[in-house]
This record gives sequence, C-alpha cells and structure tokens, in this order.
Amino acid sequence: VSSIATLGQMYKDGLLKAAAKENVKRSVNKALLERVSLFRGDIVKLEVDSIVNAANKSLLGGGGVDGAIHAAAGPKLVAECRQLNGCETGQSKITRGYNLPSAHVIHTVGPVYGLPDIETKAAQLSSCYKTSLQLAVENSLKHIAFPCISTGIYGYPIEDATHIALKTVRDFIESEEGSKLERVIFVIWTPRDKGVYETLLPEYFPPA
Ligand code: AR6
Repeated sequence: VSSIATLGQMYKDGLLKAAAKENVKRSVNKALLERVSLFRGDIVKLEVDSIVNAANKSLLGGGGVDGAIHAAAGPKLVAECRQLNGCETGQSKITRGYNLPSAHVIHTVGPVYGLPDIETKAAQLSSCYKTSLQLAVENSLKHIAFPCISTGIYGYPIEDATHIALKTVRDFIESEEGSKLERVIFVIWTPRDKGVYETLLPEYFPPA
C-alpha cells in the first residue's frame, strides 16, 4: 500500500492541479489527504488489509469485479461465502482473502439502479460504503480499497455514485469511529471513471 500515492502526494505532484483549481470549495484538515488514494488498475492486485467486492445478494460470485475477485481468491472464498447466508442490499459481510494478496474481502451489495425511488438507491449505495468502512474498523483493519460499487452491471450513473462514495468516505474518516482507519483507496478501472474521480475528489478532499 505504501507504493500508492496518497491524494496529498498527488496534489503535491500537480496531478490533480487543474481539477483542484476549479473545485476547491472548502479548506480541509491536511491529514485527511494523506489517508485517501486513487489507484487505477485491477483491485485483485492490491496487497492491503481489505478490498471491497461489489457482490450480489447471494454472495456466491458473478461477473465484473465480483468474478475477478473470486477467480483470483480461489474456491475457498466461495466456500466461506456459502456460510454467510447471503447479504441484503446496502449491507456488507467480511471474509478472508485466501489466494488474494489482500488479507480480507468485504462483500457489499449495491443497489440495482433504476426508477422509481432514486433516493432509496442513493441511501443504499451510501450504506454500502459506510457498512464496509465499519467492518474494516471493527476488524482492526488499516486499509480498505473500494471499486466503483454499482456503476457497472448494476447501472448506477458514475457521477452520482462518485458523489455518494466521496461524501460517505469523507464523513466516516473524519468521525471518531473512523479515526483508526489509515488509508482508503478508490480503485478506478475505466478511463471514464478516472476522469470523474479526478474532477470530483478535490470537491471533497481539497488541497490544503
Ligand atoms: N478491478 C477494479 N474494478 C473493476 C474490476 C477489477 N478487476 N472489474 C470491474 N471493475 P461491476 P456492480 C469495475 O459490474 O455494478 C456482478 O455480477 C467496473 O468497471 O463489477 O456493483 C455481481 O455479482 C465498475 O466500475 O459491479 C453483481 O451481480 C465497478 O467495478 C453485479 O455484478 C463495478 O462494476 C454487481 O454490479
């Protein structure tokens, strides 16, 4: 995890400078920037305390990032998942990481996007981030890496989902409950998602 630049380092390196100029709205505790990173690549390669899986209610595997995580972790992961009796939308459950470099997998079930009741979907998506963060803290884990939950097969618009992800993570790591979490990594897989994160990150984590 030490090889992934924190947001603070990225600002220093000028990587997000252009985006930051337009979006800085608030000043922020500088230490907060050292606890957030953006990583472009495959989440299954990360050697961290925990990676989050964008799972479905069965927790028994699927396509997208879920398929990649199960393939890399090996069959013991699905065996442990079978003991969990599924998971409700907006909730999260933890397992070991088995053959993954990550020690644990936090499985969360994002909402399937669609009308009506977008507010409920937004609350469920926020709850995915919050319950995953809470599980990390409850298990004394120091890092957690999130994919862009619900924005693939489940169809959540990336901009809306990113606002929810960034706000929920910021609120949590600023809280007493989240103070022990050392690093939150946002994992980006597509070029489109990279652009959205680079634009919106400075709104929630402005350079000091
Ligand atoms: N590393 C990081 N991010 C990835 C990877 C990867 N290896 N592969 C895909 N992504 P999705 P959802 C990104 O569809 O929308 C499964 O079948 C992808 O670009 O994996 O929550 C489950 O079993 C996107 O940004 O998850 C469920 O049935 C993000 O991961 C359903 O899909 C999430 O896309 C969940 O759908």
